[in-house]
Amino acid sequence: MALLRVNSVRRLPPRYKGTPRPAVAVAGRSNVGKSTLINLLLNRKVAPTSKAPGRTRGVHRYLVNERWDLVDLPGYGYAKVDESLRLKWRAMVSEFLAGHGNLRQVLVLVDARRGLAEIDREMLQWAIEERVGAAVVLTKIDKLNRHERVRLLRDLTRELGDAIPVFPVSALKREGIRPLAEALAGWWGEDAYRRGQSG
Ligand SMILES: Nc1nc2c(ncn2[C@@H]2O[C@H](COP(=O)(O)OP(=O)(O)OP(=O)(O)O)[C@@H](O)[C@H]2O)c(=O)[nH]1
Ligand SMILES: [Mg+2]
Repeated sequence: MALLRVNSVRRLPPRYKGTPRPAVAVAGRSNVGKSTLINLLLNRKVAPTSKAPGRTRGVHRYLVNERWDLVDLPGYGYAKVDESLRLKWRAMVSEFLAGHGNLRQVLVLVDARRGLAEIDREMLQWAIEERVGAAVVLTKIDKLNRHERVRLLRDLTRELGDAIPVFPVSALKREGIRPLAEALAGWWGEDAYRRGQSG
């Protein structure tokens, strides 16, 4: 199910500096499925995943095809345990977000069973204020039945309006990945998409 034309993926060192490339960042609470989704979109196991929240603690950047960045931000939950860690988290994330000159889109991943948290709303608000695109990716929709999915999507669209698209996905069942991959290709640049490939 290769939807994106991914020829190479390189994990960049934490302090890598270079010309800012078109970047899409993935944010969300710990354990929401950020790393799993990145691996699925890139069609390789590059981002470590875990059942225990807090696996991704730094900002991890993946250089795709030597041209685009996909950024795995640390989950916002892991820092909750300790105030100094929480401040460190905020500093790390704000530094990245504000410092990246070519950030095209922030994807806020939201666990379909939990819904939007205040911190998700703050992240979306930040993206809008900074004129970076914002979208919500509802993860783990395999955990909801059809009725629950319809209701959740209706409520979210009502709250977020048209400016923030919502992508319901299941990495487990590989549902909803294609529209997201198409959108990702658009944010990076059209030739990221592998035309005519089914998924
Ligand atoms: N049922 C279901 N489980 C999923 C799905 N996507 C991810 N998971 C599970 O959710 C857990 C967390 O996934 P990760 O991808 O490590 O989550 P993360 O957001 O990167 O977590 P941190 O790095 O800790 O912030 C793992 O046990 C995954 O297998 C999905 O679509 N459906
Ligand atoms: Mg992770």
